[in-house]
Formats: sequence, C-alpha cells, structure tokens
Amino acid sequence: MSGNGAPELSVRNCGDLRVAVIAALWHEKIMDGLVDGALRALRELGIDEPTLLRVPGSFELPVVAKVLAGRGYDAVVALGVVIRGGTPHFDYVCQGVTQGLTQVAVDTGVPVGFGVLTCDTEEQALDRAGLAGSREDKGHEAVTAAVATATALRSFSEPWR
Ligand code: DLZ
Repeated sequence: MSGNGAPELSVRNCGDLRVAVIAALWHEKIMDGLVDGALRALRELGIDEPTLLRVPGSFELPVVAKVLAGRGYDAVVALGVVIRGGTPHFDYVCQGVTQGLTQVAVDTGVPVGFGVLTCDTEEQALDRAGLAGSREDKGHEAVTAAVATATALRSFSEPWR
C-alpha cells in the first residue's frame, strides 16, 4: 500500500477530546518515532493531556483498546511495529491485531487510530516511523485520523458545534 493519495485533514474544535495512545514495546527505535509523532500530533491539535499506555507486543493492543474505549475516551490510537520473520507468526500477529482493533472500533463506536506498521523489513518500518530521514510519519497520521473521526461523530450527536 502506498502513502500517495493521503488527504490533508483539517481538524478543529477538538482540544477537549479525551484521547488514549497505546504503544507496543517491540522494535524500540521505530516505536520511539511512532510515539513521538503521535504525541506531537496531539499537541498540535491542542490535546494536552493524553493517556499513554505501553503494552508488551502488538498482539496485546486490541484488549487494551477495548477496555479504554469503554472508559470514556473519545478516541484510542494503537501503535505497533510487526516485522516479517521466517515463520507464519507474522501473519497471525498482523491478522489478530488488525481484526481486533477493527472489532473494537465497530463494536464500541469509539474511533481507533491504526498506527501499526506491518512491514517486510526494518528499513520499511524506519521509513514510516516519523524519524529523521523517514518519508512518512504514521504515528502522527494515526492520531489525526482518529481525532478527525471522533470530531465527525460528535458533530452528528451535537449538531450545533
Ligand atoms: C512474538 C512477537 C514477534 C515474533 N514479533 C513481534 C513484532 O514484530 N512486533 C510486535 O509488536 N510483537 C511481536 N511479537 C509479540 C506479540 O505481539 C505478543 O506480544 C506475544 O505473542 C505475546 O502475546
């Protein structure tokens, strides 16, 4: 999937939203870039006190997302990096985390930003991590998408905003 064609999202009236970021611990340097990008995006949006929780691996992201979605957060952002190895394990972890996070969002109605990199190589992940020299900034993108979706949902329930 290419990053070409990504929209410029303009998100307003969101400084009061409660946002939680959940970040896996595997692949420390790449995760540092994703987490920094996510926190930078939240600061730019005026969301000053996000919750940040760390979990062991990407497979643990959906269960924590589900619990937080049930605790009053307006949006949850899940960050992780899964890099293909020599066994089918990669496919099972990617499938579990992708389906799990989708299910959380659809079942709870709370937007879940998908900031999980699923890459063949470490170089591909570094290129998307928002680090110096990266071409893409997926932590930042995941926050912006989740907050834009939360504000869109709020505009339906509060039409005067
Ligand atoms: C086991 C495992 C492997 C092999 N690779 C990764 C990875 O690249 N990225 C990641 O976030 N997690 C990995 N894990 C750990 C699983 O996500 C999970 O934490 C363990 O299977 C324990 O449930």
